[in-house]
Amino acid sequence: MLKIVHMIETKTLANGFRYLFVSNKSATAKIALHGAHLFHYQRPPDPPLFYVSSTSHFENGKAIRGGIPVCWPWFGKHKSDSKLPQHGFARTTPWQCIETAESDNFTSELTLQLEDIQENDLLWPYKAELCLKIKISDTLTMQLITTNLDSRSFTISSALHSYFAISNIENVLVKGLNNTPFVDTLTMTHKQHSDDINISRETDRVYQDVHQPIELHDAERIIRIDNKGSKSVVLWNPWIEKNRQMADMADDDYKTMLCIETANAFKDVRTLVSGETHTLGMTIS
Ligand code: TA6
Repeated sequence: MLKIVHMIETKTLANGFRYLFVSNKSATAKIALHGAHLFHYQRPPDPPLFYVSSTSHFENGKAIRGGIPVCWPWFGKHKSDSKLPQHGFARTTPWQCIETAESDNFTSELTLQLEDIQENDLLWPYKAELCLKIKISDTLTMQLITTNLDSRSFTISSALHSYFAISNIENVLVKGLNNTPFVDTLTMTHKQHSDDINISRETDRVYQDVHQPIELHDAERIIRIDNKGSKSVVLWNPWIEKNRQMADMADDDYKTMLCIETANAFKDVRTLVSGETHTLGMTIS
């Protein structure tokens, strides 16, 4: 008899925090219903693809430190009101899983939808639909789909804020961002470089006009990121001091994580007219 090895299960922690556990012949994954936040993906025998802080919150309403937070409908600080939450509200509000499909033993697909955006009227006064499609197989694909249901146009910035797990920051090289203009957000200056990237200090950059895949070369694996509907990529490592200031990261964690984020940020923001849809997508292989 054929043994069914694939499944999508809802699990609940003692504090009521719910997540989807996905398992198939290619990989396992965990996705929190709060924030549609994927916080685990692993393709055995490889180690987990994403860093997750051992001191992270797993609590409704709080962002998880690691995995892939969904930043929407703005990336970073709000443009005009510094009291509004950094990176928008999608990562800290409830989503629901509206569709699942398991086409074969190797592939699981899920669609999550942000619950009632209208409840966030004070934060963002537009009608919209936001869905996240996730495909778990030997590659990981995500599509963040925004549809404008309002009679007015609106402008969004967003990111799939991936925290990659790495063996040690000393071992990694990022390829694909050379000869690409970027904004160094630590100094708000515009720069460019011709070499592949080694990280040896605090780094917070938004690369603009990125059209090629990015590769993260680590000691024992190469991670490739193919983006769609995105011309901006964020590169972030807090380094020693900022890491120490972050309550939800252990002191040396900056050595074992590197954020390479698929974004619509800075001059890559998107304006959607009434009825228009935009998809921010990435495939990690
Ligand atoms: O994407 C980089 C960044 O905007 C950094 O400036 C940094 O502070 C980080 O995201 C984490 O933000 P968070 O709000 O999750 O603490």
